[in-house]
This record gives sequence, C-alpha cells and structure tokens, in this order.
Amino acid sequence: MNYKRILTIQDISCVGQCSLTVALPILSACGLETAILPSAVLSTHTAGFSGFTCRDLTDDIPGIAAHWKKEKISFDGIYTGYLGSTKQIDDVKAIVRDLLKPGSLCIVDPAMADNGKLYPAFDDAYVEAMKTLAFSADIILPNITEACYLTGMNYRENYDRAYIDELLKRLDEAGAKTVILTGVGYVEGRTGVVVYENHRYAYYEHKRIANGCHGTGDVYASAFVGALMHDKSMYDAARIAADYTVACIEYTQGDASHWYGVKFEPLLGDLIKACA
Ligand code: PXL
Repeated sequence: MNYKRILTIQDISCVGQCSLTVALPILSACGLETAILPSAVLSTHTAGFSGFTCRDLTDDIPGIAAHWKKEKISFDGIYTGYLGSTKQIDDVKAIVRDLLKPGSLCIVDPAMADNGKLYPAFDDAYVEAMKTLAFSADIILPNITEACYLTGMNYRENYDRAYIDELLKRLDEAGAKTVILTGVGYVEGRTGVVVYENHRYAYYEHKRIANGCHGTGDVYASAFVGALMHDKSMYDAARIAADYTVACIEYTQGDASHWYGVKFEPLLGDLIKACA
C-alpha cells in the first residue's frame, strides 16, 4: 500500500469510545497518516450519558480549511462521521471539493440515527443537509435507520429482502453511489452488511450478538476505511470490518460497566493482519 493521508471529520467525544477517539487509532493502526477535523467537542457521547457538554466548532472550520488551502494541503481520502451542525455540512462539502485529491474517495457515514430514531442533537434540517453530503459522496455507510431518513422510507424492525431492495433502489435514485448498508439481518441470530456497488447487491452475513454495544458503527466505518485504503475491494473491506467489529463486541461482552463503548484497542493487531 502507498503511504496515504486521510482526513476524518467527526466529533471528539472526550469519553465514550466513538467518533474521533475510535477513528484516529484505527486509521493510524491501518498505516494511514490521519489528519483530523473535530466537528464538535463533547464531554461524552449523547447515547446514555446525561448532562454532557458540547462545544460546536462550526465557526472554526472555514479558517482551518483556508489555512490548509494556503499551505496546499490535500488528502488521499476524506471520511466524515458525526458532524456538529446543519451549517457545518456546507463547510464539509467545500473541504471535499477543495482539498480531496482528484480520483480520491469521499466516504460519508451519515452518523445521525439508530434504532428508528435521530440522535438527540439532530432535526429535519440536519437530515436534509446530510442528504446533500451523502448523495455527493463516493461511498456511504448508513445503518437501516439512517437509510430510511435519507430516503423517506418507513423504518421497520422486521423486514425482508424486498424491503432492503426498495431501500437500496431509493438510495440509488437519490444519487447514492456505493452503499455499505450495515446491520441487515434476515434470520434470527444473524446480521450482516450489504455492499451495493454498480447496482449489484452482495451480502456478507455474520453472527449477531444480542446485546450490541454503543459505538459499533464508528468502529465498523473506521475499519472499513482502513481496509479500503489498503486497496481491498469494497466487499473485502466490508467483510474485514465486520469480522473485526464482531470480535470487538464479543471481547466487550460480559462487562456491564463498559456499556458506553466497544473495547476495540486490544484487537487492533487482528485488524492490521487482516488488512495486510
Ligand atoms: O457513534 C455515533 C456518535 C458519535 N458522536 C456522538 C454521539 C454518537 C451517537 O450517539 O452521540 C457525540
């Protein structure tokens, strides 16, 4: 693999093993120079902690981007996650337009919802803005809830292949290019990821661990980006990231005090080997 510089834009949740505290170590372990742009700084993530603080960094972003532009800094990939505000999405799109090297990939995890609901910080205006970022990206990694928000389809807990096909068709019609749809399970005890590339459906199924942990989406997306940047195919990157995420969830299971995140660090060696 050539040495590559990637930029990831997402929040710093100081405690909680998600967003940048997951993406930075995973991408670095995958051998990538990882530049970061924090979208906001929170004392913790918003899923389960109460009374968290949040400083939105929207106003800092244009100045940071202007400095990078002046220094002629550019990136071999840009990967975005949880963003700080609706307005910030326009600044992120400008960064992708101005600082992503030609032919490089923009990968968007529209991290805004799960289990049928938006995260507390977001509203319809954010969803509308996220559509414009997601549908201009090369790859998106929504879960089913996020795909529903992006397409206006009704969220269902129980679904079949026809429902997933309709979701993919609507994403496609809205302008999505490659879609990595996570958390798709058709049978009891199993889940998996759909890789929808060039209008073709491929599916990697794996075991479903009953008590999922918070932050698995960020571990998954970061591992996917790390593997993809190792010139793995979309399908292989999706499979490597799924195997790693499942192993991390299994490693975390049974420790009730660790409800807020995934113990992903001790297994980074396995991810590095899988990417080799
Ligand atoms: O993992 C997604 C995420 C990222 N950042 C913050 C969050 C969440 C999910 O709840 O609250 C701040």
